[in-house]
Amino acid sequence: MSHSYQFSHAITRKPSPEVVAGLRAVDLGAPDFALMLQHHSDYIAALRATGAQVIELDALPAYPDSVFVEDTALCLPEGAVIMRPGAPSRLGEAAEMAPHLAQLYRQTVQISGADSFIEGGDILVTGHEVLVGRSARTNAAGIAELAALISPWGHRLREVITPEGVLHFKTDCSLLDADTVLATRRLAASGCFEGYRVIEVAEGEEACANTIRFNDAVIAPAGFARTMARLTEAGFKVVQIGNSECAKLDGGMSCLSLRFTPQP
Ligand code: CIR
Repeated sequence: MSHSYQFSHAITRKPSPEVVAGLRAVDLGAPDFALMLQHHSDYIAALRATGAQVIELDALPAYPDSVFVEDTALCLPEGAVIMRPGAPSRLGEAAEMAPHLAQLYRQTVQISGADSFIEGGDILVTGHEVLVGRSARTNAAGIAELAALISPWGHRLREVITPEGVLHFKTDCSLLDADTVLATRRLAASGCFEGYRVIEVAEGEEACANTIRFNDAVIAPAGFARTMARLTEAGFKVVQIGNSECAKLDGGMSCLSLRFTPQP
């Protein structure tokens, strides 16, 4: 089903200067804010070049990680589900996103259990199902709530495992078309993509597993030539965007937008 990669809309949020205080697993130095802004505007231009409408939200200095909007919601054609991020410093970001999605969708629902945690980065919507990786940010209660919310919309959820020490499920994979994924070898080896065609990222290029298929383009981080050659050879149109600064905060291409086509 093309709803998993054909989109009329995207939402992004401008980084605030506070982004330099964003969460990170390993400190690789402070991101260069000016360069991040440049990369962010290149990213938005790449989304727009596919014909989509991109809604750019204002920066939220109270939430250093708020540029990574993907973690705040799951957007399906039938409605949007507002997440409950597992990182305490990010919990309030979801409520900031909710009114924007309420303007675009007929239905928005939310993960609400006090013990439920789930972040969009752990969710991969393919042409056939919704894969959700349990992780340090996404727990069983959050996954169960999501399954119950999207089942009436006809979506089947399958729980998978985000590899130990990896931030999100999609840190290690991306959808390329309804039944093709790009994945690291460690994730592919877990067996979670049985039935899909898997293109593995080149050894040493694990940091480029997080791309987005957005309309006719695969938008990927710059600097991973061997994997990009594999994608081009497989027939995908690749657009490369600098990601050096967001990468210092464990962020990639998918984190920077919500992508969707709301049903009328
Ligand atoms: C965080 O640790 O929450 C942010 N620094 C990075 C979030 C990346 N989001 C994503 O992969 N969906």
